[in-house]
Amino acid sequence: MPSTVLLINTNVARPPVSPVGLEYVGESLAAAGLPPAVLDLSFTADWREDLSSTLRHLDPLAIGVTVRNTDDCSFASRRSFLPWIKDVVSEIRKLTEAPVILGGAGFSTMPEATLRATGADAGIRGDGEAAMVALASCLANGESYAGVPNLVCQQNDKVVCNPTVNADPLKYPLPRRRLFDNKRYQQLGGQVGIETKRGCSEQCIFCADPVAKGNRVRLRPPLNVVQELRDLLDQGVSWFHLCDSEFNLPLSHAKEVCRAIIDGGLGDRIRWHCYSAPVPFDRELAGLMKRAGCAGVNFGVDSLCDQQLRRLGRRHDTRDVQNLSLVMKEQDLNYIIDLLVGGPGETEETIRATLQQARQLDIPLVGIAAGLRVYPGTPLSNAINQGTISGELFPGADCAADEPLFYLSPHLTVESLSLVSDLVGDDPRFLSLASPNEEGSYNYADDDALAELIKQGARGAYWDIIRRSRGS
Ligand code: B12
Repeated sequence: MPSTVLLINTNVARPPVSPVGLEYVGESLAAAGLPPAVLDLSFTADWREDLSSTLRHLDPLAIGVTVRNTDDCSFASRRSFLPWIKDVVSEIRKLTEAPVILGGAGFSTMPEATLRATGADAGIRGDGEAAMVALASCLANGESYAGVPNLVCQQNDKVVCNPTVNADPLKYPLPRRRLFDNKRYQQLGGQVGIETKRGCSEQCIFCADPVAKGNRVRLRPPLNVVQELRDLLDQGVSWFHLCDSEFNLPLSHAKEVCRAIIDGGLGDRIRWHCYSAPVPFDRELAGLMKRAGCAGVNFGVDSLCDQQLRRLGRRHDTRDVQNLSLVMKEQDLNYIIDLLVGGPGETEETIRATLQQARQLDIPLVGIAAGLRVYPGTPLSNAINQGTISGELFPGADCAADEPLFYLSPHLTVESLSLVSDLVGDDPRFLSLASPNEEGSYNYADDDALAELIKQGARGAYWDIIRRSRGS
């Protein structure tokens, strides 16, 4: 009876992003007495050959395939990665009869469509640790895995989703981070991912995180985070990107994590970037973050027009962003704000007001994504389905399973979005989620120039590397 699960990282976008989620799943399998085999397609020259030679020597219980991104979430490029995942699944099918199980952040944002588009046997949505151990144990014992929590599978042309159980971080084995070559990810990717918490309880209407990661925030003990950082540091990894939806939620835990890093003597040995909500964010947190090695923050601000923020389900207002800009300036902490243009109610007027405010507040770097990605199960998607929010959908409500869906306010057209580039002009402080490699784009999925800068030694968050390369 086979006893090994083969875990495959399919995220081959450049610069490479470390497969931290797959690594956590693998570590849980190992801790449960089912040590996995891994294949990282990010570092193979000939993936078909590597897949076939791996499976020549292995008769796995199952193949776990990570789907970190279903697409690049850019309205401008609308690039789907699902045809690529489908190719990988088809190639696996030629080589083994073991079931192909999907999972990952992207998979969890749209599990049904992803399963249909790729032809895999099943998937695990949300937390993968306990579910993958349960699934592998069933297979090892010759039992059906149909009852495993978080499982999504096809049954007679219907996709069935088992109830989701969100894992308790206190119960995970302490990650040692030795399954994948994290040092190589730092060399070619500029940073390595690590979580201090999981899930998000905010109610931003467009965001898939509460759906994909759970709407209850589960906190890791700060000392546990420090131990993982230390393990990575021992392997030569010192640049990190936190994988929390929002580092500052809750504020008290963020401060505890910073204090634990400082007390553990790591504050001047590591550098990290993170995502954060604009509130709550105070002077004390900014100071602690800096002392703990934070090199920059990406704030999801979305708009600088208060009515628009209410419509997007945000808790902050323009005044909060003004205070935030003062705190960041005072603490000399580097940051970017992300804006989302085209949400319900957006007009040319609200776009003008937002960009004018960004300039008035002297925000050092502003990233703009135009067009909202629509994920099933989010308040935006539900409202569109119920007809309580109107607007245009691209490519359309009945699009194919592997096509990403976008929303635009009824007051705008694709043509009128050129207003954004007209208003921004050639100001280097503004980036846009255009196609990768376009001047001023911050679409990181296959950005050759960015990958080259990292190869030459640039480190840290991609927006920060791009900022420095533009001299802004
Ligand atoms: C941090 C982050 C980044 C950082 C990464 C830094 C780093 N070094 O890690 C940066 C800023 C670089 C980034 C870039 C991009 N990102 Co990003 N990112 C995230 C974020 C916040 C965390 C991802 C993460 O690592 N989580 C921590 C791990 C532990 O969780 P996980 O991967 O989900 O894994 C768990 C489960 O999914 C499951 N699992 C994982 N793999 C497998 C495999 C199997 C077989 C099983 C059973 C289970 C399983 O188990 C794991 C443990 O429970 C997520 C949003 C979020 N809150 O998750 C977006 C997110 C993944 N990113 C997203 C996108 C779109 C991108 C970009 C394409 C954007 C762009 N156009 O530039 C690029 C892609 C870059 C690349 N090469 O992949 C989207 C993907 C959405 C989708 N539908 O595909 C997300 C979900 C954000 C969103 N809601 O839109 N990102």
